[in-house]
Amino acid sequence: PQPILLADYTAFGWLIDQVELEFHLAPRATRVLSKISLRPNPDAPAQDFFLHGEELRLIWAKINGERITPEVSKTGLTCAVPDAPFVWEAEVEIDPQDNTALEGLYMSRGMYCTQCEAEGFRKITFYPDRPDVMAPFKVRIFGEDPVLLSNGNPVAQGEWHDPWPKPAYLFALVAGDLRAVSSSFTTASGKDVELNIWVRPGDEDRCDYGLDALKRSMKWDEDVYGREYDLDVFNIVAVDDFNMGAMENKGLNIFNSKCVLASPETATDADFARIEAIIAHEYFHNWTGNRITCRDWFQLCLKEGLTVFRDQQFSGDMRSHAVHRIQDVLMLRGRQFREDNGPLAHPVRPESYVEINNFYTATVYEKGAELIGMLKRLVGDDGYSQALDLYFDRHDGDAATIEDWLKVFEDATGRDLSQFKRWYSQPGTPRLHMSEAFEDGTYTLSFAQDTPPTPGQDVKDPQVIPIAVGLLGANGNEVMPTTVLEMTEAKQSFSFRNSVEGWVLDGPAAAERISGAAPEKPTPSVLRHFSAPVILERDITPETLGFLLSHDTDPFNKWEAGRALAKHVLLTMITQSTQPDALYLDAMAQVAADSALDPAFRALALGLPSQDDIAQALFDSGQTPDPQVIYDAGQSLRDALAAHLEPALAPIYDAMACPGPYSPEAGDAGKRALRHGALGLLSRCDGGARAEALYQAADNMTDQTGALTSLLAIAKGGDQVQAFYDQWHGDRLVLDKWFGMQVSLAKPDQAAQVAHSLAEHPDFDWTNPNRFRALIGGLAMNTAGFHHESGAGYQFVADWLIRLDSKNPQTAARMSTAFETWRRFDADRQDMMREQMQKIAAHDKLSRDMGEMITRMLD
Ligand code: DPP
Ligand code: ZN
Repeated sequence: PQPILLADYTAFGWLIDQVELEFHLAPRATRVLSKISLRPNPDAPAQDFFLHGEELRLIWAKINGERITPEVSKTGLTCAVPDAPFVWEAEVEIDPQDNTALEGLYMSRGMYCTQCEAEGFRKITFYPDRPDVMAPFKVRIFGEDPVLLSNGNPVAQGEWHDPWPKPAYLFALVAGDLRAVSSSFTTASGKDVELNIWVRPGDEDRCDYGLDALKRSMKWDEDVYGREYDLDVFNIVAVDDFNMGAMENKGLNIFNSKCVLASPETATDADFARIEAIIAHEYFHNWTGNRITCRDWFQLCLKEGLTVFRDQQFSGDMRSHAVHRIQDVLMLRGRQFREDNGPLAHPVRPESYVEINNFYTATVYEKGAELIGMLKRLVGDDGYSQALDLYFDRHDGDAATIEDWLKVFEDATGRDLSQFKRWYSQPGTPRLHMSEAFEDGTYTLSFAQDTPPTPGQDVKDPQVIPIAVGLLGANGNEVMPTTVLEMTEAKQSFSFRNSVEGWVLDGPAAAERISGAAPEKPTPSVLRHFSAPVILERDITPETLGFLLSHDTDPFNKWEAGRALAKHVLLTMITQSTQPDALYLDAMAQVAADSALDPAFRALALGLPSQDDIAQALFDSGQTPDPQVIYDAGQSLRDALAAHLEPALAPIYDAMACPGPYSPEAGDAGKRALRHGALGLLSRCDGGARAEALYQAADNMTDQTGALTSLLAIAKGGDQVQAFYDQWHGDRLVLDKWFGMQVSLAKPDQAAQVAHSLAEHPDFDWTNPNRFRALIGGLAMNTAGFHHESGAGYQFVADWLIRLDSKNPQTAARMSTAFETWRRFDADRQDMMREQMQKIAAHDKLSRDMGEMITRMLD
């Protein structure tokens, strides 16, 4: 298939004043009538009239009331149209029951629902299905279900008007036997908004947290961004079969039930936190995505990067900024760096695609959010606020571009952002090499940046990198608070001197140098708060890392020092077959027992780098990672940590118990995180006795899964696995956890076998994306199991991807990224992975989605 190019953008030749849709629902034969008022777009080049349409049976079409016979192809239709305003009408028939791709109008366990982003509306009716065509919609739904929902405000049963012009990808319809859990919110200007979460009967008791998170999101967007909600009602629907996490359809958000339903008994602390973040994310899209949308899909990061950034700010405000920053960076490194350093690397704003669904990536979302964070750091908080106000003012109602976005920052702050723009067009993770010098009382940090070649782009220009630096004195006191260095050149040095105001960045404006005794060399804390999405490379001793872990005032870098130390220890164990370093073990003992630190922080500090991280680090240093060796090193390090920390861990385990009823709030969740971290290590000493007791006593899902994962990690827990199934086999979301835990925690040589047997289980409904991801994704996440030398993991995943690809290309293609790291490994593994990818590419119903992914990975 021909790629679509950013450079080829042209505006649609018509503007749409009104869309009217009528749905006559039936599972196998839904009729859709459309009436669209169009007029020529004076700003568009001359073009043939073309409407997208796929898998539609056209019954009739009319222009200005006259029957016409358009020319219909597999992708849409064309016909002659008047050179004046006109009304297009059509009736089509579609088959929601047969729609297993879960794109367009489909059925999920008897309920009708839609997913139109990115290009699903063309499976509902003929339409210019592109984000820059915005129009108000009126919808009437006829069907037997008691609840009939669409976007906007309700007018009558099954009738909805959405006054806000929107692109077709934000259209939504839901029909089913649903119950609402309701509340209301009064906006800053005094407007009452009805809030509903719609669920299947029986799920009503799992909506409170989502509703509460929604109200907090609405308030936060008013307080922090000055954005009010703009309809009379805000509906959320929980759907069991859904390709993504959730979708921000105007006034009718549709959620994967996993991302909205929660009760203490069925959801973990991590689930609650994710639900809060996703509710916020989709709500925030109302302004960043819906009121201001994207001109074309190349601009996807305009709404996603910004909205992720906003939901990260929100989660930080609701919980802990330090802990959230660490979690966000873990996710960025785990998913985005992996992508950015492999065959699927692409710019935050891609310039070409075959299938846009393949570009809902960590790069567009997470790196996109990092770019907003860097912009904010560069222009300052006030500059950021002014720029955002201007953005909303200037572009409300627009389908905008990254150029528009950067222009508001330039106009609001007077800054030239032409170099910054490279971050949007240059893929790859920049390497930032750092060295220090100390001479005549002047301390100098020198940096060199370079970004490795990525597919289709060998040479990179220097990017502007905000480097947040603090300096510590020999006694551990901070002698220079966080100062942002702006690196713009390929190589650049920054000098600091000791002044009457302490250490300062040298320059004409710097305070006067202290005369007298020469100062001692400070210790730098670099890239505080992870101020840029780069890989920092420097020579640093374990002692200095230990020093920073003890003394750094920046919580992110304090954690980072511990993480770097753990990485150093693991790499040394792997490459030099050494025992775990005592310095690391002692440092961890200190952190674990430091009651001045937030328990959530301590829990994160005790974690080890992922096996994938270590594989990448070995590969970067020119070695061939062996997944089994990496796994074994992690196991020995955990054993050593457990033995060394045992005396400290037992009291922590007891002290971190949360008395009273379960609450998902951050304080208790942090205690449980530390408690379960301690339990994981203690289980290596007590044979699982505490974990068994916790499982027995657990009255919430966090404790239940915490106990079970500790047992599975030491190859125990058979009885608990059975008990868990007996208790939860009727609950789809909890059962996903049951599948996922067993596979992702299986020993490397057993993982594929465990996955095989679970795939035969009667509850393995593989057409449900959550269930498929739990099992097949669980194996892909079991790094050493997936990469086991037998090749059984590769084969299992490939066989299932082939099977899913013919039903649900979007989810199958997204999961093919399991293979994206194939070039890191030894020749045998490379051959096996290549062979499996070729097998996928050769299957007879290969989708465009999967075809593009495999081609990019193999090229
Ligand atoms: N539903 C996805 C998201 O919110 C795509 N827009 O990010
Ligand atoms: Zn989004």
